[in-house]
Parts: sequence; C-alpha cells; structure tokens
Amino acid sequence: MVEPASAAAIVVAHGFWRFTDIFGRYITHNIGVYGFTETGKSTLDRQLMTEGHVRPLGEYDRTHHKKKWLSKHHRMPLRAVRRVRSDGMSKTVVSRDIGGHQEYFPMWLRDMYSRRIETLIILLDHRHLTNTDDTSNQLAFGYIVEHLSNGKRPKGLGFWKRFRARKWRPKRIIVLANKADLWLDEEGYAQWERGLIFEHPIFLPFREHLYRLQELGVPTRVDAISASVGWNVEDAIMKGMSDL
Ligand SMILES: Nc1nc2c(ncn2[C@@H]2O[C@H](COP(=O)(O)OP(=O)(O)OP(=O)(O)O)[C@@H](O)[C@H]2O)c(=O)[nH]1
Ligand SMILES: [Mg+2]
Repeated sequence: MVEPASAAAIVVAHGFWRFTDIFGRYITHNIGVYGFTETGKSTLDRQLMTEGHVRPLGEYDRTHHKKKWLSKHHRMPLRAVRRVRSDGMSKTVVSRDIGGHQEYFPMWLRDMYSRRIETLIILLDHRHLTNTDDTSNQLAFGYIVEHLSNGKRPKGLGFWKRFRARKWRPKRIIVLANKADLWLDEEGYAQWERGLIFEHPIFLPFREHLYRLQELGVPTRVDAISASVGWNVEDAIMKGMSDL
C-alpha cells in the first residue's frame, strides 16, 4: 500500500516531469554543428530531421555557399528547427548546416556569435586514424579552439550583433567522433560502454585542445556516434546538453 502523502508526491513529481518535458519542447536551443568537410554535418542534420538510415551523400551533396553580391562574405544558409529525443525527453534545437571547406571556417564563427549558440558541437571522423598525415580534423578543431580562446569577434557581424556577442561563450561543447560504424571495434565499444571513450586513440590528437577548452571553463564532453546509421546520435547530444 502506498501512503497517501507519498502517492501525492509521486503524482506531483510526475506532473512536474510532464510539465518540464512539454515546456522543454517549446524552448528552442541554439546549437552550432561545425567540422571539416565530409565529417558528416549534413548527414547529422538529416538524421535529426528524419530518424533512420540516411542515404549516403556523394560529392555533389557537399555543402557550398554562394558569395553575397559585392561582398567578400558567403551567404548564410537558413536556420532549421530539429527535434532531439532521448530517454522520453525531447528538446527543440535550431541549427544551420554550414559547409566544412576551409573557406567556410569564418562562417562558423559568424554563425556562432550572431546566434550566440548555447551548445557547440564539433564533428570529427576517423580520417586521422587511417592516414596520420591527414590533419584536417585537427585543423578545424584548432581553428575553433583558437578563436574561443582569443575571444576575437569575427568581422561582418554588424554593430548590434557584435555588441550583443561581446560577452558570449558557448555554455558547453560536445565533441562527436562520427562514422563509428567504420572505426569503433569491439574493444572500443567496450570502452564506450564503460564511459571511457575519451581514452580511445581517435581523440588522442585533440587532447591539447580539449585541455585548453577545460582551461577556458567551458564544460566539454566527448562521445562517439554514427550519423548515417543513427547510432547514439540523439542520446549523445541530449546527454551533452543535460549533464553539462
Ligand atoms: N559510414 C558512415 N558514413 C558516414 C556517416 N556520416 C556521414 N557519412 C558519409 O560521409 C560523407 C560526408 O558526409 P556529409 O554529411 O556530406 O559531410 P559534411 O560534413 O556535410 O561535408 P561538407 O558539406 O562538405 O562540410 C558522405 O558520403 C556520408 O554518406 C556515418 O556515420 N557512417
Ligand atoms: Mg554538408
């Protein structure tokens, strides 16, 4: 038999949980997903839009942006609303799918500062494991860390956005190593299950940068996902957004 008082407490707690869940769905969170080209940003975006297996994206599907007329800046893609669901909770996130070629790196900064994103997601893949000479993931990661540490505001924000962004920093950073279906073996999976994925060699070249983020006081979480298969995608984002 449940005591009436505790039963009431359970009903209240349950009601509160429903309320926070429904409430949470209508609050939008600004997130920014950045990473070198072909790490899977557009695939991740599609995974959040339509859960399930995402069609492999070819060379013609790479994200590109046209230059604005008479300007040196590229035209920003539209913002898109996506839903993240995990463990019965759901959050509404707003993001922009920006390309990962080096010419678009400054657009990442313009996007993160102008929307003052709360959650910064850096997407990596396993290319440095298969070819140690390929340091493009490190280049993209280093670019973001460098700019967050020197705090220099990007050009082309406009006066008002620049002013509003003067004290901005992301609340949290989630580093996601994508394409786990290609690099996470049984041993790595066991490591992931024990919550020790940070120890995996895929994160080794980023240790210095991760420590720098720690020194900046921005909580950072690393995880493994597979955006095309839909493995651990929403759980990793949700965990990153709730723990930190
Ligand atoms: N095996 C596997 N392939 C993936 C995964 N995610 C993305 N890919 C593939 O990786 C390639 C690049 O994916 P995109 O989503 O186009 O990459 P992107 O980061 O948007 O690239 P840019 O638009 O140039 O910045 C495509 O061929 C995808 O099908 C994954 O989880 N597993
Ligand atoms: Mg893309």
